[in-house]
Amino acid sequence: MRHLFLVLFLATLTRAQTPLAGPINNTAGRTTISLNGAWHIIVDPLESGLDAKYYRNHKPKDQSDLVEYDFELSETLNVPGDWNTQREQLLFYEGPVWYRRTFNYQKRPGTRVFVYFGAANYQARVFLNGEKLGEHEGGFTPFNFEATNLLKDGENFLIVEVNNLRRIDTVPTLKFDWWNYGGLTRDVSLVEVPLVFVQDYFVQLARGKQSEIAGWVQLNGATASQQVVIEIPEAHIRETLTTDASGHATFHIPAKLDLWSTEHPKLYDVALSSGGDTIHDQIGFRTIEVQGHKILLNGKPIFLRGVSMHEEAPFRDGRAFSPEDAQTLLGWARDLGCNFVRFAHYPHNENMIREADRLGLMVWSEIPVYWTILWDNPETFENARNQLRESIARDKNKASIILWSVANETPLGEARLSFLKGLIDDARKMDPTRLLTAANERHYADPNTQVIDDPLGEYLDVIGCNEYVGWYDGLPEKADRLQWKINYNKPLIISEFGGDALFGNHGDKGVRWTEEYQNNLYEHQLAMLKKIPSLRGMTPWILTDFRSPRRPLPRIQDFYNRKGLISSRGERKQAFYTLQNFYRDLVKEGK
Ligand code: GCB
Repeated sequence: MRHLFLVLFLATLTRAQTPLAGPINNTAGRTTISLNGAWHIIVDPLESGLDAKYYRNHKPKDQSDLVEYDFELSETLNVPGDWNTQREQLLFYEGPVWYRRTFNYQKRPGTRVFVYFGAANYQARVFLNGEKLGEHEGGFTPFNFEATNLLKDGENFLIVEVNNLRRIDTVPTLKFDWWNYGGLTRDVSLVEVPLVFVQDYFVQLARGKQSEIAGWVQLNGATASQQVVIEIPEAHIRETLTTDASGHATFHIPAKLDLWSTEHPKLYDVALSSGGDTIHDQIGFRTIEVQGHKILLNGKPIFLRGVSMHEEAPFRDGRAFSPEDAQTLLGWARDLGCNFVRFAHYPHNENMIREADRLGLMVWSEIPVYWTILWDNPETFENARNQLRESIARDKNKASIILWSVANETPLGEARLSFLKGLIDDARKMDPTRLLTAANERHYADPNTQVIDDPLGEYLDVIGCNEYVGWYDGLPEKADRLQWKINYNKPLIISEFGGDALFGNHGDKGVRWTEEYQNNLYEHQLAMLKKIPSLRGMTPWILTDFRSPRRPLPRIQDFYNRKGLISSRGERKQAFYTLQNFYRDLVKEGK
């Protein structure tokens, strides 16, 4: 009997200690209870809440008891959503805000429960029923904590302190050109799973092979080897795998598949089952490779007709988060003639990736390693690496993602190079099937020659390069006399170019901020870029205007970066049509 107790005790211990490699994958395929909606909030600029123990949700015991806060009487904010655009006085606010939401729950035997956050910008401390569940850093990736033991039957309260204060050692660091939207910016839910469940899986074509699926499955809670069945009914695949004692199994399965492409974004229903758990996903299969200057999708050369995007909501202000936002934004990219989008400068919400999968839009995904960050600081590196890992963990089964980007416009230097090499090594280990890139800078060898020779290029599959000829760098006509020298025999993507125009502001093409100036800039840029032999794609800056505190010019910018081809209200500027025609011509030329 004593022996049995010991075994049971050890089993519980092992289960509790099974580490979550990353957050639970594909919560859309699970039983979830949404915690979206109105949450009570307390704005806490001096961070008094920790000392005052807001997370305890105290109520005065009697009329003489002193409690200086009351969530119940405090105002509310909608979740998901940034706080900046929900209350005028919070537009520029940076600091902690405490969120509280109550919910009813009935525990069920044999069920484990996780609290899942799509994202919280930037740092989150999570408490359930007065006890701390955990902390997370990084504003654009999901995280979860197991709540099984702290949940109560009946009413529960979940309290989250979200803090968007910028720090020099964070990722991104103090300076960046977008709005520092704070809050619970993506969905929050409870995820219910059996005691042993399929936590994560990688189901993709083996690198460069069109008829072999390869990957792995990771169970959570398993204490001994166990069977997992992987099924893709439409492709007549059904394989039984046996995990090792840590719940891990790898596989190689021959497959005859209808491949995912931009014209035919085929997704298969994939089911993974183990014991009492079954999870369904919709997965596309395609290969992506480089060969000299070429990018090959399913073995065929492609040109990436792209545009850059921020995760900025169409029509209303603030962060985008919903499936409808994704449909509108990516619908606009499609209208422009794109087969490719660059999700700048951080991982966008999962609805965007799912929509890209459905529409057949290829995606460049990046992490906010932006401008200067503390290259020498090991914690900053760990933080960047963790954001990269969480992003790959979430999206590794999405056919649309073809490129992981590790950095944007990072100034040359030894420490920066080894930092970024570290990220690239990690990404290749986690996901050997996709291409690695970064948006780099270039420089002038002489007044007429732009050179791309960033030493990082050696470690990348595809060279990304931002340039602002005609805006920060001379006038648009300057593009006519420039030559490009690229020191790598690799495909090149011009990952940014552009200029600001206020929609409806008209004048001569020589007048800054007019649609005519922006349009003229596009005409000269496109003529220049067409002449670069290794160019295999472009993502001009940017699909829509977006908020930025760096852009104060009254009546023109009013705290918006106006480089959008479309205004934040959905109005298309002249340059939209110029790029659309350029992309149409490329399609006619068979690109
Ligand atoms: C850049 C940055 C981007 C800015 C853009 C601009 O080089 O990568 O984040 O928003 O320029 O408009 O200046």
